[in-house]
Amino acid sequence: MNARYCSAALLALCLGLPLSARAYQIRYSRTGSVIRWVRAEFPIHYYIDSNPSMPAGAVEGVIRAFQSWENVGPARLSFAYRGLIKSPAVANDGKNCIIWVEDGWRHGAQTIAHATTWYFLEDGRIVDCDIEVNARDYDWSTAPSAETLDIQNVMAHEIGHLLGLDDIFNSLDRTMFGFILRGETTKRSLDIDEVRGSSFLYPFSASFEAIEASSIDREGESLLPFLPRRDTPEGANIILISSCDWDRDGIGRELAAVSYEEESGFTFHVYRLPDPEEKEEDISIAAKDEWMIAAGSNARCMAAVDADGDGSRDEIVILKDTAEGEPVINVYKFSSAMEAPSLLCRIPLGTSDSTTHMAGMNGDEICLLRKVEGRRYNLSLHKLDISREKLSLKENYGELPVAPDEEVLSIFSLEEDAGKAAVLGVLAADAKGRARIDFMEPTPDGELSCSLSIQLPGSSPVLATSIDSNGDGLLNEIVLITE
Ligand SMILES: [Ca+2]
Ligand SMILES: [Ca+2]
Ligand SMILES: [Ca+2]
Ligand SMILES: [Ca+2]
Ligand SMILES: [Zn+2]
Repeated sequence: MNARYCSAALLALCLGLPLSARAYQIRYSRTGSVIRWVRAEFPIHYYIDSNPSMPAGAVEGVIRAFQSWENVGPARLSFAYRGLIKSPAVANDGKNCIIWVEDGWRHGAQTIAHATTWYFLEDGRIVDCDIEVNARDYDWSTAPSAETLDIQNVMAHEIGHLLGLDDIFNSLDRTMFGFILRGETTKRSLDIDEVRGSSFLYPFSASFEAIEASSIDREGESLLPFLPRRDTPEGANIILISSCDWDRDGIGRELAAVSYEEESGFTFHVYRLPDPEEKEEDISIAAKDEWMIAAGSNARCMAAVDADGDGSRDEIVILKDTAEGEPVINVYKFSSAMEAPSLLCRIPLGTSDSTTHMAGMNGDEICLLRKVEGRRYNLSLHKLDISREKLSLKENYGELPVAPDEEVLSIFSLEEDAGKAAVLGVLAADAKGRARIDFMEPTPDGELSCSLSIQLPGSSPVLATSIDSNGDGLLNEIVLITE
């Protein structure tokens, strides 16, 4: 195997600060290829040293550091924690390891942690990365303290190296800043430049070039084409999508979307699907309007709800991370078709909140899908109280039954009676890109069971939402967006 390795060290802060103008740095192989993982390797697995002298809570700190990179909406990274490993070695052995080094530290006493990456010279494809932690010269902890280094803080930086990002030296509180202070925790939260860097290396976006609306054939367990595929001149890089009732006519035929571009960041759009009665051959999906939204450093997921109870699903819920790394739910309302949506309320979530997907359910209820350890997901139902700016738990459905090699791409609700979102659709794909939609319904004892599962042959959808494309007042068709 013609693999080489590159290494990167996180150094103790002791020197003057070199300057760099770039917002993020990537690495190239000698042949000029960008050094990064290929998506087929996702989820990127990792092991953690079982050394008992690691401080209590260290494993959770490492997992949280991986989680913060997983939360980057436009990159859609995924990692899988494979468990503890005894005496791991720095080696191109197909195991990405976090290694606790007490004796024989090889990178100098100034170096706090060190990432070693193996990649192919020809195409820059990463095959292995091991991260060593210097426990010989430094004391470590999992909570801020003036004398120790915070594990999550340092790991967030080293995982940036694992992904292919290089050190930057222009801003102290950046995660990829190449120096560190004792007691520091500012690297734990990623900011817009880390979002830009990881999204450049691992772009996840979908274009409306391939959109199709389908109705669900329960008997035949398939999706029947409803609207043909549509072209759109915009080709916006959509990362989040949800149907909504933007013009408040009671029909959820509009699509709310958040797109991401490196230059302009996050933009909120509303699109309107053509009315099936209109027989023109060439109706494209028109962007009705678009607004910049203050998405902070990252937008994770989006849903449409009727939060104010006026009978119209015209409120948009966006979960984003602020520049300070705080996850927050913002609820917007369309005041009129001509104006930008106004912010109704803002609900901060705990800093460790791991929600990655969201669906609007009945009225003011939302389902949250949280990633727990590796590729397991917890599903819960919450009530959104906009007057008290509160989110309260209504039902915890527990773990979503998804195979370990499957990744959830979208969740959305479907209506069987007007205004009653009774079914949750889950779009998931396996490592080979084979996709399937599971239809989940709550049982009387508060659990979710799968009532129908549809394999999606051929296409590789990346986003899905329910929509009322036939205008019968029910959100019971599905829009799939393929790459
Ligand atoms: Ca290894
Ligand atoms: Ca409408
Ligand atoms: Ca409403
Ligand atoms: Ca319908
Ligand atoms: Zn570094």
